[in-house]
Amino acid sequence: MSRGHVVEETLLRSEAQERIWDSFRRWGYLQATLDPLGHTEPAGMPELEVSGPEADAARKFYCGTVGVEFMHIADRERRQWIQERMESEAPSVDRTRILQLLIKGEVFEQTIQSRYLGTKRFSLEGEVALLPLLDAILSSASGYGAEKGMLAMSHRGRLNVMVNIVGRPAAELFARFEDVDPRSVLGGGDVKYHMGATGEFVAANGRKVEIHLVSNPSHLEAVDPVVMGRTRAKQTRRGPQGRQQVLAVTMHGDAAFAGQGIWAETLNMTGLPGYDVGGAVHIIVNNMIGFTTNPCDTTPTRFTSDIAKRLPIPIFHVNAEDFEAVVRVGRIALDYRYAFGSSAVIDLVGYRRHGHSEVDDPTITQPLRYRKIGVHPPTWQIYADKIGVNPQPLIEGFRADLDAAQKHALELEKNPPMRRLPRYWNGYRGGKYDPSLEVDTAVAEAELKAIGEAVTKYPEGFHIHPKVEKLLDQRREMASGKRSLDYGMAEALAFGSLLKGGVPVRLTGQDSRRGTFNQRHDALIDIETEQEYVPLEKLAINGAWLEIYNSPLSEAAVLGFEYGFSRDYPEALVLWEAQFGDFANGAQIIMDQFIAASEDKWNLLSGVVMLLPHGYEGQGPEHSSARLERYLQLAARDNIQICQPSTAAQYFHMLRRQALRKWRKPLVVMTPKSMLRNPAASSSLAQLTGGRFQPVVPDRGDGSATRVLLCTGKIGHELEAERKKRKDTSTAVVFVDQLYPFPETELAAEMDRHQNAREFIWVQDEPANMGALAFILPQIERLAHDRAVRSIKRSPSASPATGSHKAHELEQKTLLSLAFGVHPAE
Ligand SMILES: Cc1ncc(C[n+]2csc(CCOP(=O)(O)OP(=O)(O)O)c2C)c(N)n1
Repeated sequence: MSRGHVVEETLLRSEAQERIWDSFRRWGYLQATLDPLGHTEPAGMPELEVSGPEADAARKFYCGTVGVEFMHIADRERRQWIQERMESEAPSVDRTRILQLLIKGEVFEQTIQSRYLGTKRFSLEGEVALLPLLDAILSSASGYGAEKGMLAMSHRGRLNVMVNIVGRPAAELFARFEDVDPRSVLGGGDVKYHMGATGEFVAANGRKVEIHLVSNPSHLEAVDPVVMGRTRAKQTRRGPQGRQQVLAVTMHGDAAFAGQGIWAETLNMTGLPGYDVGGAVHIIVNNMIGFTTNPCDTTPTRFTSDIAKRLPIPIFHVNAEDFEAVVRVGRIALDYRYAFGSSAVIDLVGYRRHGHSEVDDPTITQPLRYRKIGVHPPTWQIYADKIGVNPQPLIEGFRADLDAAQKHALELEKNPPMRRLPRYWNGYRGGKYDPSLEVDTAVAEAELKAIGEAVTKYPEGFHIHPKVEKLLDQRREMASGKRSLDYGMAEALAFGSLLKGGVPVRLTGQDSRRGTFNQRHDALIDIETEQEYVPLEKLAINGAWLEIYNSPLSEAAVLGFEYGFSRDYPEALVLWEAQFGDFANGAQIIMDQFIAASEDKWNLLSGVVMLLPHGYEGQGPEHSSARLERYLQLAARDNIQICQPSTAAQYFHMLRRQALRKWRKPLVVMTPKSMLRNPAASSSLAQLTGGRFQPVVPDRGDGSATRVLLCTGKIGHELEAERKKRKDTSTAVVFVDQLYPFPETELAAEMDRHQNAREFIWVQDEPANMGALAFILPQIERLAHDRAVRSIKRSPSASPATGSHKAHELEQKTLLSLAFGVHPAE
């Protein structure tokens, strides 16, 4: 039925009839027959208590085994598009293909069950319709030119999807059940139902779609922003056709969909310019239970999908035992994604045949539900009966295939890799730090001047804000060597030089375009028109590009997205900036499960940078500490880098080094706040035209000091100022700008240079139970040999800092006095 036809019909209908249709379009989903077990009653809706031919027709479309929520979408064209698809007869489907997939899915589960009794597999039984659903989505996508499907899912049915959709040979999975190669993953690796997999999906018409099922941790939904970031990166690589060619499909448990905030954050991001992927298809594999928890304890609303209703996107509910309806819904959702570049949600309502895992007995917590499930036939039987096909030959055929695969697995000595890295990772490496990886990061003076010119220029007639104009004037002076460089300019020069060298730069974070501390101003705003102009963009050549976005007010999802982006753009400098460093604790899952551990668990690298403003400046408990201690605790086997650059030049070299070295390691940076413009932390142009990042910044003295203060960050500048004030000539101040990988050689050299030193003192702003203390003291003790080692720090504290500015100043004064061996009372 064409759209014109729908409109014509509408005109012909009386107002009363139209009201009936409107009610069903609006509320029909509440009376749709969605639950295959019949456990959920249709909702009572007075609006739908109508009869007659109009009501019957509308009921048929909206209260069958498909229910759709779409009347919350303000865009009329989109509503009409859905209406048209819903109010037309179901198109034909390939029944044999559906039956084959159902049988493959169930036989796969049963084979594992019989061979590996007592092992967790997180069976898909009760939701095997997921396979024909994915098949429909990916087949349709191939018709739109999709070449790559980025899939994300948790444990449930993952093994099944790996084999039957991603196309990995079953022998690879069996090998992991047999655990044929334990030595290769001593202390590392991951369980089989979290591993990533790359493969090829072959559509019914023979078209192929490369599939990547993204590695994910146990933390439900944490992978969502990661897959979106990866999709965006892959789309960006492909240029204008990217959105057409790369499709994201996410799968969720019903409890997780409703409960996990990171998912709500991700969903919110999908339509934002900085994070858009042209829409994705989100499937709730809704088995109406979460571990032992019933839906009534999962969400206060009728549907677990309700969180998605905050966005103008359609939600299709479908009974997982009407397999042809499932296929139809998959196609509609996919077509919608391609028609409008919008996401769509599919709520696949089924059940879970076994316990949460197969070793769990669900009859203890849901005895009635499981009594029903116990006598409920498997999906293939229901469908084979419906279409009148004898399924036995298919069942026996798939069983024989799996038997052969299992025999093959037993012959394997190693776990075959299930994943292939894309070519753009060639040439990059992870593993242990190796000094031979270092590269030159200095930039010629003429080049810096040219970049300085470019980043301070704006078009004729652009109405610049007077404060910004002044800043640009100062930056011009910095670039010409007339004024020392601050961090903001050092960053602009680092970005500009990378862009000119063909390195793409992407930075997102809260208020990052201006900079929380007014330090960046990469986007200039015309005060008459609010038009924005980004001078740095003009420097991007040789395939480089620049993206700087203000992120939504989320940490977990945005960091996850940028981590994901970095996974598919190793040649770009990808940065996430926290508003204040402590807010990164909202993204701790991404840090723990992906950034710190992904190389260890999955052998996957990332060069993502986290910029975390850190510094004890009397701003209270929450704006002082970026929790350096947490990152240090996560550091092992050179998995991440942790730096606190003490000057603008150090920041410049550190950023360039991160992009230009072939070593891809996440970089956690404690960035300055008050030090941003402090002359003590500023640098000369010469420090950019020569030198490199120094993991340890030596004391400027001749090495004759008798006491050596070791520190990192702002306190070092305060110690230097205090030393000057006290006219002290016997104390050295050494900055440790790189805490991890621990710069043993450099620190040992600096400590050994101070032959007269009687004691080495670690000084930090943070309380004794925070900061670098616990990490670094044993290292310093080791390097000091028999010389004394002490530390000066705030007393242990439950919160990072005092709420009183005056108390802070008193404490700071005490720290500085103690560092110079003077008790404040003296
Ligand atoms: C963030 C998080 N919290 C708790 C768990 C433990 N857990 C694993 S599966 C599960 C139930 C998930 O239910 P649902 O989302 O409905 O998916 P299902 O297992 O039913 O497919 C729970 C609580 C987890 N993995 N991640």
